[in-house]
Amino acid sequence: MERKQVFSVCGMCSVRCPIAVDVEDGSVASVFGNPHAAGLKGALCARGAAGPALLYDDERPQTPLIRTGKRGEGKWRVASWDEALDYVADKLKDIKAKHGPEALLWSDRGGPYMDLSKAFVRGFGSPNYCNHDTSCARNVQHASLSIFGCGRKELVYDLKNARHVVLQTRNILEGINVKEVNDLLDARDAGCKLTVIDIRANVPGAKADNFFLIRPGTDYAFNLAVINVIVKEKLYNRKFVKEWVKDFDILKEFIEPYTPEFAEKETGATAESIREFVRQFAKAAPSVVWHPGWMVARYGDSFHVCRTAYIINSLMGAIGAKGGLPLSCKAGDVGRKGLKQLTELFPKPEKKRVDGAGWAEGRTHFDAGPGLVNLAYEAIASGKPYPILAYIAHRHDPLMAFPDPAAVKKLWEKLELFVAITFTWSDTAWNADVVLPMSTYLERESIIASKGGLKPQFFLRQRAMQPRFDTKADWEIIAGLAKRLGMEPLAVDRPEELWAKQLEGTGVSVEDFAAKGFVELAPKPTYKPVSFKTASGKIELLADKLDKVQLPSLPPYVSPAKAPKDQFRITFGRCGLHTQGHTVNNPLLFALMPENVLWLNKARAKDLGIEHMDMVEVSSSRGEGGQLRAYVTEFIHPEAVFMVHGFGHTLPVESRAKGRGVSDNDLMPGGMDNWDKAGGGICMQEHFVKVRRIEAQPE
Ligand SMILES: Nc1nc2c(c(=O)[nH]1)N[C@H]1C(S)=C(S)[C@@H](COP(=O)(O)OP(=O)(O)OC[C@H]3O[C@@H](n4cnc5c(=O)[nH]c(N)nc54)[C@H](O)[C@@H]3O)O[C@H]1N2
Ligand SMILES: Nc1nc2c(c(=O)[nH]1)N[C@H]1C(S)=C(S)[C@@H](COP(=O)(O)OP(=O)(O)OC[C@H]3O[C@@H](n4cnc5c(=O)[nH]c(N)nc54)[C@H](O)[C@@H]3O)O[C@H]1N2
Ligand code: SF4
Ligand SMILES: [Mo]
Repeated sequence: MERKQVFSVCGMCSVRCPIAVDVEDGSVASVFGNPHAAGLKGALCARGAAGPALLYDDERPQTPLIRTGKRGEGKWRVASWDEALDYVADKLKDIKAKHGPEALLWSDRGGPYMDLSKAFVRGFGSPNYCNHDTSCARNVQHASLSIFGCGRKELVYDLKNARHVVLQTRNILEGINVKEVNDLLDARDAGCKLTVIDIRANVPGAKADNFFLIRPGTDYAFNLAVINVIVKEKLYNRKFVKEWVKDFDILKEFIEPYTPEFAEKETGATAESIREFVRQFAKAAPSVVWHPGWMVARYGDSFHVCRTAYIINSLMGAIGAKGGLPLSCKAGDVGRKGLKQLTELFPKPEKKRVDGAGWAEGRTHFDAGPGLVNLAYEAIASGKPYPILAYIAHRHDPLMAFPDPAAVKKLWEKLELFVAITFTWSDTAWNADVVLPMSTYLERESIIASKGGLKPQFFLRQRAMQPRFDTKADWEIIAGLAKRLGMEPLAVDRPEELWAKQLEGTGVSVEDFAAKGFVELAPKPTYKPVSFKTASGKIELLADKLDKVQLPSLPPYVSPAKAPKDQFRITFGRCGLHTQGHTVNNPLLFALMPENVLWLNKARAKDLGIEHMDMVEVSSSRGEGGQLRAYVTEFIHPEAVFMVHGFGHTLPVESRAKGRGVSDNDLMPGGMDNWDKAGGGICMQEHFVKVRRIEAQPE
């Protein structure tokens, strides 16, 4: 038997852990954490280990498909790659000729490989590259930009060296990044304290020193009270605040009414427990991390919850500190040259973004990089400020990722071309005109990626085996389109041609990746001196950008609405065994967790005559919903129900996932219209649902 090991990059979620793939006679046998990657300890999460089950599953798109029936009807003809790429390229050319190149919208999940997508969109001449992030972390991103002048990823969570970590709306042990999990557990072994603020006892909550089970949607009140105690008891880092924090006096005045007693009424956490916790937390400063959150597309004030988390970190002097939130280093910070951007191979398009991000009235404060894709959908429907007629969803399933899928489909009605590039089936692919099937991450290589941090690096995804079906790598799909569209710099035949362009002038060669799969640009962690990209060069608590759009940097707290009688606020999150909606049909992961359940408070369940594991129907105010089992527990706030996101699949091509569990997105009618004008995130947890017991259907 011929054996080899290939170093590559996991693709089961957006974290992109380094992997080592064992290949036997040209077929993938198993996947492990790359032993050279410090922090990973050779481990992967369950989803990473289930990569081969994705690879060997036949229930994924195997050839290009062109729609023959109506959108979403599931009638397809099998096409060759030439035919499918010709079809897409011809339509794109036609749309470009009639409406200009800006009529193309592209969305994907961002991340370390987005340079290639962006280069393609720019090469076509369109400014309309978007990511998924208004359904995820846009509020944190904009919070970081508003205070520090830099994006959220330019601050590192130095969990390994932390002495106290606060997880607020952050389930770090199930919303997994393997290195972060290892780092936090190591820190815990070394005595780091853990505080969890959540609306239910999640896994970190069960392991925490302090656990606050608060009323859903009251985190802003909690954080204002924390700041109140920090200020009143002079627990802040005076030297750091004096040197680096602008507008501290205004903050001091603002937090005056937000006492712990006030927060007790709102959150349910006692004033005394808040005070005690803050004192304990401040003792560990500056080696503290108050996590600003990740999936925070939840409430109208989530942006301000993130901002106050960053403010607390700033008051503690944790910004830039070891064990706090040091600044991330790029190649240039450690005396090296960064990768050459493929995007720069093309001139910047003349037209402004269709979603208005960065320029339109009331939208100047939004990060124009990836924009706000839901606003681009609105432009498809309205034709304003100009028409969008072609949409390519690459590594994105908006029909599972945004509220109210029927409303999203309606927004897309005017599209003349809708293409999905994906490696699993998804509702979005099912509704597309053309499905371009991508090889799984074990059957393809990707462009070289770079990762900032304390030790910046370049890393490379290598093909571990040849594709099992008639699928292609994303660079091949893009190159195929580029050839047809006359985009010469991307019209390559081999990935090495792109890698060579990227590595130009960096002093690194492709061979350098052979030993470990990645190339470290610095021998040891670098803690950069702090500096901020704001106008004053300081941490700005009042943001000019918000001021310009008449939005307050420190708005008064508003108590969340109460649910109508006998209803609940819908809340949701991740589980350790699945990634979003795209692993439910994975044979291994499905076997471990085939459906979601509805977390329901014990006392509320009793009133409704519901017992643990009873079958219940959950329905939105408009009547959509479905049936699932009730998980009755005292460890969830009585006002909320909770479910794991990603279930409730309906496609006939996913025999396992079909009909199992309920999709939270179906419980948010009109949800596309409820987005935060300050942070940009969709407010997905501002919906109420009804729950009733039903007779279980026989299995
Ligand atoms: N109601 C509700 N909505 C949510 C959430 C929630 O909890 N509740 N979570 C939100 C969050 S945190 C996020 S990040 C978004 C996620 O939103 P999505 O973008 O939908 O995320 P995924 O399901 O990871 O991936 C989308 C599609 O891309 C395909 N795919 C995955 N990896 C690749 C790849 O490398 N290349 C290609 N071409 N395709 C790939 C998958 O098969 C899948 O079909 O959803 C958000 N929406
Ligand atoms: N296994 C796994 N890991 C993943 C992913 C995955 O799909 N699966 N996806 C990745 C992605 S894209 C993301 S964005 C991250 C998400 O990572 P997280 O944001 O950490 O994950 P979630 O589970 O969405 O939410 C975290 C917690 O918020 C709580 N919560 C809900 N409402 C409130 C509230 O009002 N207040 C407070 N304080 N807490 C509340 C939930 O109960 C949950 O415990 O995970 C990443 N890692
Ligand atoms: S966290 Fe798990 S699924 Fe995500 S990249 Fe790492 S190993 Fe893969
Ligand atoms: Mo996310």
